[in-house]
Amino acid sequence: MKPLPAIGITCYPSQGGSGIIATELGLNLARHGYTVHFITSSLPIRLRKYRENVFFHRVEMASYPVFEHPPYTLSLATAMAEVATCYELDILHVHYAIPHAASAYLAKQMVGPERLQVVTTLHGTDVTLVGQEPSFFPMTRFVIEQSDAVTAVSAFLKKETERVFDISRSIDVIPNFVDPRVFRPLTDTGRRARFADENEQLVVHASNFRRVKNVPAVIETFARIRQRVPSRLLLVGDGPEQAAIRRQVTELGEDEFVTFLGHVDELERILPLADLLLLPSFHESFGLVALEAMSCAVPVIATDRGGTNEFIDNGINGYLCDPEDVPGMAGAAIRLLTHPEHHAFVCQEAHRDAVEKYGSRCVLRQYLELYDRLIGLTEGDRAG
Ligand code: GMT
Repeated sequence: MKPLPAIGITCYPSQGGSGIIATELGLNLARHGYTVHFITSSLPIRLRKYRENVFFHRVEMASYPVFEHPPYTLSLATAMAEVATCYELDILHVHYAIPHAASAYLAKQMVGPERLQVVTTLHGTDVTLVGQEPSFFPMTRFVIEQSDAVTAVSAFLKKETERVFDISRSIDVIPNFVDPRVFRPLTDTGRRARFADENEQLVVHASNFRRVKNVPAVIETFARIRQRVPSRLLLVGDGPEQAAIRRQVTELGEDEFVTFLGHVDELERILPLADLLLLPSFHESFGLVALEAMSCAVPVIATDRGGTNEFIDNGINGYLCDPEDVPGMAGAAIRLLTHPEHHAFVCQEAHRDAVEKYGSRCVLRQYLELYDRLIGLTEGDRAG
């Protein structure tokens, strides 16, 4: 029987969908007996507990007076090559192309190209925004071409990658996933009282408050909802737009009804409290937080731009809206929040689809098949 491959994973360790998916993937692989080595700049947030088969290697950054900016990409490549050699990694799986796929390319050349397979997972703005910056474009295209396998988190992102970079290589679509044992419907209703009275609806938005998340539309939509439905808004997360959003809330006279919660490590403790999640991003290659809310049986009104329509069926398990159409979003929200039977139906559909189609177990299988294909492992080898 062949041993299971040893996997290295690199991602951004901070709060953010790509880091969460990478970490959860590693933890799931370890549960299946794989040895997983995280090679990152700091400990990924969901990796704080000790887990068997999981190792963490911090990338050491050299500082030197000559460097205006320490070359992280090179330090990462060195760490990847060292870990790959020391622990005989078979696969290096990098999440978010820039700069991780470039470091992985270098590491592969250092250890010997035939000894290490590089998988690059494209998550979103590495293709749709940052990757298209003229200073990154040729490099991003090159490392996507050079990876041994490339996955994209939605068919939308796969198509965008092919279009933007004029790439014809194969790209596997492996969607985001959620652990339904972690993101569960609300059982302890007592915790909700901290944020809203019983007669009030609780609307939630969670993001990293970047421009692409279109948070001003959340505030405007909420102000319209509140004219018709007693409600509160909970804003989870932090980021560059936060100060402007605070000003907007004050200007609209909504201070009393809006809570800024800041960064929360355990989103699974907050999402189930919501009656509705708003995600009106200018685009979302997938929109992991929407899937996490659905797994908690919380209905979502999400942007219709990007890959959200691959798991949200408009009017059935959630709603899709043009992110510039605030009246449309408010209208959908008011309908949902004032029709309890329809709300319950959408909750049920959302929960079922999240668990059955995007539960970690079924999506993990797609990654395992990809790894097997890359290193020539058969189903029999793995089962044996
Ligand atoms: O590209 C980003 O914005 C970063 C990334 C992240 O780390 O949050 O988000 C992207 O990856 C997530 C995980 O695959 C997706 O669920 C998000 O939709 C995607 N963000 C965008 O497309 C804006």
